[in-house]
Amino acid sequence: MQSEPVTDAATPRGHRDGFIPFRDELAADYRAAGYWRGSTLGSLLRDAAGRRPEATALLTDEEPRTYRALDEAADEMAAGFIAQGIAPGDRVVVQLPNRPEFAVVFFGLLRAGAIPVLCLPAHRSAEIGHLAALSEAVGYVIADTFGGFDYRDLARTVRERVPSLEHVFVLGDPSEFTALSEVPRPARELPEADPADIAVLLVSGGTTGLPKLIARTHDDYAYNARASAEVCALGPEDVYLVTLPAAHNFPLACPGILGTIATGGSIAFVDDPSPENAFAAIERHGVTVTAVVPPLAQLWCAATDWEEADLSSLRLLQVGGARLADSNAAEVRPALGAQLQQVFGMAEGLLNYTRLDDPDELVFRTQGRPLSPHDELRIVDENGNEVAAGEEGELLTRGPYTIRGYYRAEAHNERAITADGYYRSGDLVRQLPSGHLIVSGRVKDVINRGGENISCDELEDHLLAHPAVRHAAAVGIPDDSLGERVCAALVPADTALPTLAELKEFLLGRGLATYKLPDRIASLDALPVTAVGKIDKRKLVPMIDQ
Ligand code: OOB
Repeated sequence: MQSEPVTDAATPRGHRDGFIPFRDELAADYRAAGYWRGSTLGSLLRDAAGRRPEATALLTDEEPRTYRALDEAADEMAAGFIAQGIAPGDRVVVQLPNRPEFAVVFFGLLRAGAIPVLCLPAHRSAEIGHLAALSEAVGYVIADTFGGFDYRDLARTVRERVPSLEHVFVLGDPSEFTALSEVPRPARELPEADPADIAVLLVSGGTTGLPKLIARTHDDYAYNARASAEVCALGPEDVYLVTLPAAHNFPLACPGILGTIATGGSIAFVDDPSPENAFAAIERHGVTVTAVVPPLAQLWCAATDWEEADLSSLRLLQVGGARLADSNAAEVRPALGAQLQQVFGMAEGLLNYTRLDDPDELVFRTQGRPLSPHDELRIVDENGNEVAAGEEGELLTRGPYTIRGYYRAEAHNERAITADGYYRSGDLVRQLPSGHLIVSGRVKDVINRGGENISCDELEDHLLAHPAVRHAAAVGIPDDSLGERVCAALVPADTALPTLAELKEFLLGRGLATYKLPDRIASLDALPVTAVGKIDKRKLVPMIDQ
């Protein structure tokens, strides 16, 4: 596995070091077309607060928070971060559960000029340590505990590994760290960010090797959110429920939190997406729109048989992150009473949406069409030649909100980006004459477990570290509810293989996120190989009993 070199902390790099900007001539087009408006993500909130200060921004279990209150809280939080020593351009890892404080921390960092590195609550020391080191983060924002896990222990481990990490802010009981609520917030001038500069660093789901960082600029990400809000016809009356982890691109900006703020709607959070909990939130807050992954959509549909909550406010259910089966697509409206929108997106940029006025045929059978008139798509064969219209091929794309390269990943970018700046998605698609795409498979070595992408070679590296494992291959095994499950195909060394429980324990000990753990082990005498000696996964999958 190829990993990018991480510099030692003695020579910290500037935040733009390793950032690949848009090409000047295309950037000029995107500005001329009005996509990039030269304003920052922080100003989305400022503008909304200016227009309707008394409108509700955040719906919580306690008092709702107005736009004025959220805007002020973000300024105060920014002042607090600066007073603590966070400087413009500094990277700060954010790993919070879905709580309203996410919004305050996120906008607070932006307004301090800092760059949030948005990690998922499920990430553990292997991922956080790598991402903090790669970004040379100086700060880390966590909750004390969530889902039975103590993030302060994780902070201790990561700090040992990443010397740049000076500040740890904790939502809740801080232990030896700094309580977010105790950060003094002396009023002060706040820095102005450059709209063409990096606003956030997202974590990639779908690439090979260690997780990559994706730098999104203010200009491109604000466009991403605004244009998505338009496609979903979001307005001030909408109530968006953050059901998926807030740090993920889908609930953050597609249209999610940012798109809702751009259009003056209200936002509610759930940190437990179970039907019981999420349905209660939908009823209580009058939620109109939310985004889920296919297994959750299926579960919610089934749950209407036994849950009694009133879901009549819900007008739009966005489903994406993994392929939704056509049969499940048809169940959404009868079960939940909401219109379905399929979303095929990626943190790297390109978003495809079925439109609100598309016929059922397209909404049920396709994963949508590109968001922007300036999204350029190429569908190519193994040799990089465009396939005939309607044929299957790998999707390559560039456009006004798609990255030109991963952050600080020079070697990887040579493969991930073509010479003329197209991002290779690794997804296999077919395009209909209407422009809609059908996702039919993938060429990248990634398992998509119900919308969570797992890099096979990252997992294989961890499997091979087990003393009883001689050879290892991670493969996806078809699964009715998750789409795929993770199977570790293992060839034993001289001793017996561990049981599944023992293997999971071993991988957790190595600090791997829980969603990447194998669902099963297949023990084999040898792994099939291709002519050049690489593991032949196509031959391997049928060799595993299913
Ligand atoms: C979303 O973003 P990521 O970055 O976690 O994962 C992207 C990858 C895609 O390249 C594709 O392999 C897969 O996830 N994917 C889908 C899909 N949506 C994403 N595969 C089939 N059907 C779909 N509808 O997952 C994401 C980002 C923004 C909006 C929605 C999803």
